[in-house]
Amino acid sequence: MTSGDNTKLLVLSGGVGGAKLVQGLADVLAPEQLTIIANTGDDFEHLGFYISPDIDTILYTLSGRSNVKQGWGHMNETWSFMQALKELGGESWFQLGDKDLATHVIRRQLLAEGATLSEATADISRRFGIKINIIPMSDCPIRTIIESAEREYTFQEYFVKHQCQPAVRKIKYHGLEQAKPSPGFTAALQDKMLKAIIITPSNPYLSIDPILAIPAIKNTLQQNKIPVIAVSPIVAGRALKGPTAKIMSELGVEVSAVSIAKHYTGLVDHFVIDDEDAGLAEAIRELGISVHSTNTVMLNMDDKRNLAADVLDIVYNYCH
Ligand code: FO1
Repeated sequence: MTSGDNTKLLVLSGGVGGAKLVQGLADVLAPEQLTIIANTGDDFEHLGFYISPDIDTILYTLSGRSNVKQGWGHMNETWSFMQALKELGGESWFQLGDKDLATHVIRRQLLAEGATLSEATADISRRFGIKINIIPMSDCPIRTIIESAEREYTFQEYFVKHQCQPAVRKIKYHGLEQAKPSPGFTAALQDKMLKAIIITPSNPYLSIDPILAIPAIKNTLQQNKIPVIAVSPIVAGRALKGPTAKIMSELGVEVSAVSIAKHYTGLVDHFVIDDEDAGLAEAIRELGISVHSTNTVMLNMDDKRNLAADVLDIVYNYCH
């Protein structure tokens, strides 16, 4: 499968880890071959704006605007708005940079004019010159809620305000009962040219599970038999970024690529682990999942492109 043929991939993505593999895939495939489904469980309304971090991470990454060092937001950011807001006693625990603010002003305007989140995302994508279809998992509000022994936190309260410090006891997704997948997500799953579904190395609990938890999605993925390939976010017992390892420990799960494979059992056909974890391959095969090992640590564009090429090799050689 190379850029130029007409097979398609559907990619489920969260934040930074997901966006890195998306960037690699975007480099080796034609835009019309890729559809990206973004987690919206992290979304919330703040200062009158609709904040959608995982959508924006993908938008900024694919348009070459991402703030790589910070790990979120816009590159070459300035903070005049936040500074002025702070001086006026406004809420400042969640930082919106000046450039990021422009994205939020446009999104608010589109949503206020009646656009769905899918339509607003497509519109902003076009403004950024992105040709790849970036689609929110749902146009309905689904919100990730973190439960600790003491209380419940909305996602950004847990992640930003409390810096992931509370010990996680349970993770819930509010709004699932009424939620439908976005029309673009449903259409992509029904596309006859869809060859495989890729689960990026994003946090399974915070980024991928909210997508899989949408009732119609779970059923469709189990019934339509499209091969699913997942890349492990855990390498040598560590998470490359974010609180994945901490959350696994708190939930009583061993921090290992095997646990991630177990988590996806019944859904995933192929599991990509890092070469450092090659010794775990047999334990994963025993789960009935085929295993592929390669370098999954994406430190630069070559790493992203190479991992994307390895994933495509699996699609080409094993997904018929
Ligand atoms: N992360 C932070 O750690 N601190 C922030 O102030 C912050 C602001 C922010 C604004 C817009 C946006 O799209 C993302 C932002 N993030 C911030 C990142 C975000 O909380 C997380 O990275 C994701 O939700 C997890 O994928």
